[in-house]
Amino acid sequence: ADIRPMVAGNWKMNGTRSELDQIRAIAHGVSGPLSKKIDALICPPSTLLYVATTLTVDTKLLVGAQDCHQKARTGAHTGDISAEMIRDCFATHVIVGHSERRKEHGEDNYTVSMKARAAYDQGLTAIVCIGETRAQHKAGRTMDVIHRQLNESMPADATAENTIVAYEPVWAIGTGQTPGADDVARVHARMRADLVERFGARGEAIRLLYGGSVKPQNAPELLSVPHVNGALIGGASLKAADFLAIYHAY
Ligand code: G2H
Repeated sequence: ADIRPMVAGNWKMNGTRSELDQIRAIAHGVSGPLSKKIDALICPPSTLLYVATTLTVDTKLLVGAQDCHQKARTGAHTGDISAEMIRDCFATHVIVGHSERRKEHGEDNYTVSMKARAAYDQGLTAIVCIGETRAQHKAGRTMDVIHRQLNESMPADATAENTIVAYEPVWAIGTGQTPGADDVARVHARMRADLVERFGARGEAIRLLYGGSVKPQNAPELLSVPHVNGALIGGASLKAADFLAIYHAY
């Protein structure tokens, strides 16, 4: 299948109003004459979500949130934000099940699948994150863990329009360590096979991003791995120059 790649930035708990300049610069860089036939997305903290969509309204930069509650609309859930609120801010995507949410907020695969459903309910695209821990990796359990997380975290009505999958080995997140291209290739081929087995032709078109210490230096290699349809970038997405260098690795 011919899949349009995506370069996505996850700002995590980084970014105050003074960093909006970076969003402006990224939006400028991915629009205009140097624009490529790939999608670019930035997921700022929710405090900057609305202003980010306002700043980027006539540009090619897409804006997403980093998490949503599993209940799509309103409710007594102090501190949480709903998919409806995210849509109301004109954002189009939401990350669900990032390993930091799984670890720090006890989110399991079932919760993640409910969050993806909440995103669908509001017409958002869910970026479903999965990935094995270092212990699981060392124990040779990567494939089993991936298979199970993918199966349990993705709702049955996932399509290429409403869902993107991000493979983020937990041991590669923010550590500067990345798996070798061969390992990434094996995992992505397995995810593709799993998706096709479960969803048929729909599974061929679902985008598979790699995440975990993607930098301008390693992006050309990681992005050329078969079945890697883009990147989810943390630390290196905070600086427009780094994000754009990765974007231009395509
Ligand atoms: C993995 C990634 C972005 P970083 O979490 O989601 O972060 O690129 O900083 O490892």
